[in-house]
Amino acid sequence: MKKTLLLSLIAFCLFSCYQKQATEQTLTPVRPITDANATRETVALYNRLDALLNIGIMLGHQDALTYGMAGGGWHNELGRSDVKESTGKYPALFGYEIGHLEVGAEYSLDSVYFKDIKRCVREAWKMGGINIISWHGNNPATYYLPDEEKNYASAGTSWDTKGDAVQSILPGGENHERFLGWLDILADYFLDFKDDSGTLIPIIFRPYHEHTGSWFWWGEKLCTPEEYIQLWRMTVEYFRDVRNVHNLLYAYSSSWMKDEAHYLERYPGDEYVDMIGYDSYANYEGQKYNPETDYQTIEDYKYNMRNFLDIITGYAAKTGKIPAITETGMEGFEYEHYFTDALYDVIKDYKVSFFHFWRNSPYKARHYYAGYPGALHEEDFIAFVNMPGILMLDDIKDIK
Ligand code: BMA
Repeated sequence: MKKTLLLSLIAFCLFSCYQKQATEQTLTPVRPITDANATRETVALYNRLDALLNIGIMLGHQDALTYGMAGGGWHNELGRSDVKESTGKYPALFGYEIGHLEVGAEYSLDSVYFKDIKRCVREAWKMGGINIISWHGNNPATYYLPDEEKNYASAGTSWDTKGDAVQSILPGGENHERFLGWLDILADYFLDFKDDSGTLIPIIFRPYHEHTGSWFWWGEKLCTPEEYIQLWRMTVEYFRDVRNVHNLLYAYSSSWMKDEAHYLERYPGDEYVDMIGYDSYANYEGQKYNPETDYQTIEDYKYNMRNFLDIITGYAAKTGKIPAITETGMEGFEYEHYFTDALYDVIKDYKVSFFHFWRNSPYKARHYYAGYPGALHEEDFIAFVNMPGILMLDDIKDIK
């Protein structure tokens, strides 16, 4: 009897001790997020993003740490960043692209080894930065077709709109199991983003983007709103509930949108989305605006950006979602005041988490969106980075 009492006492003490620890480990998000079991760091990231909204707007750069244009082009030299070399400051937000991971490749469609992306994610996190990942995954319906059937330019890629890909991967579809296998590979990868102490690093994940356009296999003309929503929810549920991936915040990002109803037509629901954004680019004068392709002159760009920002910040005000400009820029920035005029003139009026410049590719002609030493109109970029409200790494690293 005494022994049983003693054992119960020990059990009780252990339980209270565990409970205490569990309480200390948990952190409450300022608003419910997609994953109720998100890691402490993921919740902290969400709360931090929310707090940062009141301070300014973060500058993000895709593949900031992996390659760039500085000095005639560089690749995989840890610590380098075009933005840093031009302005003396690192971006606050660091982007990566993981297309081709799903088919077992060692490097991405943009020729970055996945092991190096991991290294950069760790480095950015250690410096106090925030990481965001996009996924131009291959077309699950056409990727495995025999070579003779893949005799067209975009065959098998994200840009291949053939094969009813979305329908084929939803439950009951012929590629469903195979697609879950792709998600497994991504889940394993996300679960391997760890800091030096082995703690999972939280990531903003932005899948199936620009879905109001029809250039990717998940685009507007390629699936119904219900199918898109099902695809999104299936992905979140697979990561979160089946694979126990708890270090993700989910970002929904359209391209051009007509109005709020259009923006929300394929919205998977507040319980499945943490950040709301859109992608929008400025193009060269002469390329008239066309919603099909998203080509926009500077004037179109300013006009549309205001409209899009009104829509997403309006929805954010109603729901508490965190709004962001998930991709923007002007390829080659020929317009000499792109940064200080076209972009700043618009964003200064909005409370938005970040704007994310696309990549500075040393391998693709004129394919760069952020300043680098010696870039055309670099002075406009440097002036912009130093304007009120623009947050760089040093401005955010100590804000928890
Ligand atoms: C596009 C271009 C492509 C790239 C893709 C994924 O907009 O930059 O060259 O492969 O994004 O990063």
